[in-house]
Amino acid sequence: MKRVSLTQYLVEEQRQHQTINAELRLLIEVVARACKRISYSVSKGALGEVLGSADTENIQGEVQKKLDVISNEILLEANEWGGHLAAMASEEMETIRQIPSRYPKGEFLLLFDPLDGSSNIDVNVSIGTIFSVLKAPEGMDSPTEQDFLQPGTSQVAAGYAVYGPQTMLVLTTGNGVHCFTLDREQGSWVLTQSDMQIPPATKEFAINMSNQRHWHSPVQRYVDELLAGSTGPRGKDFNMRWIASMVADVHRILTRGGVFMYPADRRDPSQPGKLRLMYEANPMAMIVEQAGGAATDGKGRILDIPPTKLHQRVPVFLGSKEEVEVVTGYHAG
Ligand code: AHM
Ligand code: MG
Repeated sequence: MKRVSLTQYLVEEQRQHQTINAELRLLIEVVARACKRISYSVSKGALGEVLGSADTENIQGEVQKKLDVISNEILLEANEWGGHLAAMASEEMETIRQIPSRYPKGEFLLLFDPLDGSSNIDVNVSIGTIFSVLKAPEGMDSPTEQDFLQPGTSQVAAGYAVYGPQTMLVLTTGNGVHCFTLDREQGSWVLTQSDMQIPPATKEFAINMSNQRHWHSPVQRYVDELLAGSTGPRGKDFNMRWIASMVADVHRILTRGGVFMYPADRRDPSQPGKLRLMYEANPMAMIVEQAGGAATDGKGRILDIPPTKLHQRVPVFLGSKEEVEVVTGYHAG
């Protein structure tokens, strides 16, 4: 098998397809390198004394794990000096992070969830990093939070790393979705799947069923029909999977299809759903659409949502097109 490294892939994207420029190429390489470091930290577990709580809370009021804090620091430190960024934002930080004045600034904005699936860290279940890249407004030297509030359609790149039995990086720059596997001996990312495609039909769904009593009626109806199986209105049996790490659930869907849901529910109308638009839903929606799937908030395309807040939450329905269309249709009806 001819091995294509991430570096080779990116150089070709820049030269032949001109989908990225040199600065974006550097940005992606730096993020990938940071993910490699996070992967090594994650895999050390108790031996690296990285498990457990950091005894701090993030802006969402969630207790941070040590690895949440470590991963955030790794991404900040890796990205601040390269000259490719105008500013950064993270799930773990209340407001945006400017590039220190001693370093040059670049044209891009980087957003990330440094370690998604925090509840799975200490139990050795797959977790991951999610990132989204936007362009800073022209000539903007010190971006504000407002400058980050661009719809998902403005993303120039998005990706995630999943730290599972294998460490993988899944990337799109708007020219399909490609998967790289970390070769730990060589320390390099190797292209292992080009042009990932989500099958349009599926018999598998993912939702946290323990919230069922709180759901709104369109989601109740949709999931009831899936559970009714071959003798119900859908006429086929469905299987359920819930890893509670969005990266791992989305990765399964990219690999073999499925529909992932984190709906809004009746509990707290001020928090529509759990997942955050800017660094969870938008990058995953771009990846899923680039792989031929669909991603909505129940009403419309996630990528079209005009953001109002950096840490805004949205309902998420994504994956195999036919199922996303059914559940979205139930919201309209
Ligand atoms: P996190 O960013 O605090 O880890 O929360 C996001 C995670 C997603 O990865 C996952 O899909 C969801 O929360 C799981 O939620 P639940 O705890 O309801 O199963
Ligand atoms: Mg998260």
